[in-house]
Amino acid sequence: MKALVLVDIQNDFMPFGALPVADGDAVVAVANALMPRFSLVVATQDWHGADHGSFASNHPGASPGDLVILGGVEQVLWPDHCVQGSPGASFHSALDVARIDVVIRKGEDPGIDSYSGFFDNDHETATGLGDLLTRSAVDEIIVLGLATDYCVKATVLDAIGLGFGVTVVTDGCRAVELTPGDTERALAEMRAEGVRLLTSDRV
Ligand code: VGL
Ligand code: ZN
Repeated sequence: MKALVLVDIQNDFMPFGALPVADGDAVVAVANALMPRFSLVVATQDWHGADHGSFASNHPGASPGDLVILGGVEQVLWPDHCVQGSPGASFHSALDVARIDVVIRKGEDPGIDSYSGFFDNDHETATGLGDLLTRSAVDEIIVLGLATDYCVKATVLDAIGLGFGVTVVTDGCRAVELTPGDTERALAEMRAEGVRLLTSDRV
């Protein structure tokens, strides 16, 4: 059984958002087109408190893009984004949310970030997504969303680690690309782990 996993299709990752991803809104149409073809659609939602340790604003003197250690792992500092209950944390208004079966929120612990939809970045705490998929007899996930080089990559690599087959819908993803080449490196890393990369017309 296959499930569609939509990663962080939220306002703050759109070109008009707090942590803008170039052309991020292009993934919405791809998600809407694919959802009717899956009996299980899961969406992850980045969901931080205002005190989250990934926000540069919570580190005196720091700026977005700086590196710190958070929860024992290296952490890029970001602008405040996806604050629980804020408009920026909502899914894009054109996303067909009625077709989403389960929403998995992540990043609620202020002491550790959670790029992946499966585990916090230190891999100590699970979100429940892995158990949900296993209970639903899912053995393969089709993944798209934002951002290719952070939350999509982390979600996909954790899924591979848990033994799921993974296909990434390349035209359904866009990247932050903090450093030029990050997108290509992320795609290469995923491919090397056995991930299939397909455009949506071939899924
Ligand atoms: C993300 C940075 C911080 C993402 C989330 O969804 O890729 N990136 N929080
Ligand atoms: Zn975040």
